[in-house]
Order: sequence, then C-alpha cells, then structure tokens
Amino acid sequence: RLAVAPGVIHWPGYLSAEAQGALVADLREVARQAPFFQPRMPKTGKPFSVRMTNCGSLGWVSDETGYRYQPLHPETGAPWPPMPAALLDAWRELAGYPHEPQACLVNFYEASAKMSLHQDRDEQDFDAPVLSLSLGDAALFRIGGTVRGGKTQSLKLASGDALLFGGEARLAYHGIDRILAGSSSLLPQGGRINLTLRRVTKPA
Ligand code: MD3
Ligand code: FE
Repeated sequence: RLAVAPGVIHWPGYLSAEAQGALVADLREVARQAPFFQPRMPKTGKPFSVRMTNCGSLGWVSDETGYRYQPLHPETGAPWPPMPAALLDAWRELAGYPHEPQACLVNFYEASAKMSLHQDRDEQDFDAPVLSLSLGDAALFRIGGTVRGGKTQSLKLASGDALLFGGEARLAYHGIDRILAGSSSLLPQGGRINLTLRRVTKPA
C-alpha cells in the first residue's frame, strides 16, 4: 500500500487477474438487472460522457433536477441489484470503517470519456471513506485539495487497483483526465470500469 497524500491510500494490483475476471462477470449480471444509463448535468441537461449504473440499497443518479441517491433505477424503476460479495469483502478488508457500504456507483468510460474535477458531497456521512476499484483500461486520475484551483497531482490507475479516500481527502477535488485506450485486455470491447463503494447515510 502506498500513501499518496493525507487520507489517500493506493493498492496497485489489489485484485488478482482471477478476481478481476470474476468481478467483471458479477458486473455483467448487475448491468443486466440495472442497465447503464447516461446521467445528465443538473439545470443544463448536458449528458455526461461516462455511463453509469449502481448496485446496493442506494444508487447515485443525476438529471436536470439535480444529483441524488435513490433506491430505484431512474429508467426501469426497479430496485438496484445487490452488491456482489466480492465488493463487500474488499470494503471490509480496506475501508477501516465498521459499517457496510450502501451504494456502489459503477462508471463506464469509453476511450474518449472523462470526468471533470469535482467533489463528492451528496452523501450525509463524510466520516465514511470512499473506496474505488478500477477494471479494464488504465486512466490518468487527478486529485487536488479541498479548495478548487489549488495544486493537484496525477496518478495512473490500472486494472485491479484499489484507492481509498478518507479523512481530509474525503472532500478533495478529483477527476479523470484521460483513458489509456488499449492498455488492458480485461474487457473485450475495451474501456474502463470504475466502482466506488460509499456509505450514504449516517449509521443509526
Ligand atoms: C476522492 N469517479 O464516481 S474514482 C466518482 O474513476 C468519481 O470513475 C472517478 O470521481 C472514476 O465520483 C474517480 C476515485 C475517487 C472516487 C471518489 C472520491 C476519488 C475520490 C471521493 C472523494 C475523494
Ligand atoms: Fe467523484
């Protein structure tokens, strides 16, 4: 494990090749039950370049009316599928937080997709960390501090990597600058999947 910055821990190659393949199979089943949708920016309705789905009791969605967590898929109206056991195992092993994650946001990036610098602040519990797992093509990830316009650092995230954001990093600005197309053969059609495991509400 590598300490990238205060509150940020990186485990390069945390998931074995076998574990990555098994997780892709789990995610195909998640996507069958909860198809990827194209989120839109609040107010403008501009589509994101990233497509998303979720598993767990709550899922993150975004449309013209705003960002929020909700228990139902925005297009099918069905509950999100359960979180695969492998994700709960990773959370228990790495998060250092004594309550289960409630939401796993699944982001799919095609080669040209990116995610501009933002903070994740739609959750009520900022004491819980966010755990990220990367699959497929590598990406150049950017992380800064808690104020916009401060200094940032760039990190390459490869298939199988885990990254944990807690403490003062929980409200850090972050984004994805670029996908390194063709850098992995895990996904037959290419692209990158990022999973973020989150606690949404404060534990009772
Ligand atoms: C730092 N996803 O879904 S994962 C997101 O690769 C998101 O898809 C990116 O940003 C991706 O919101 C980055 C790394 C990450 C995720 C959540 C964080 C870094 C974070 C929350 C707080 C601080
Ligand atoms: Fe984020």
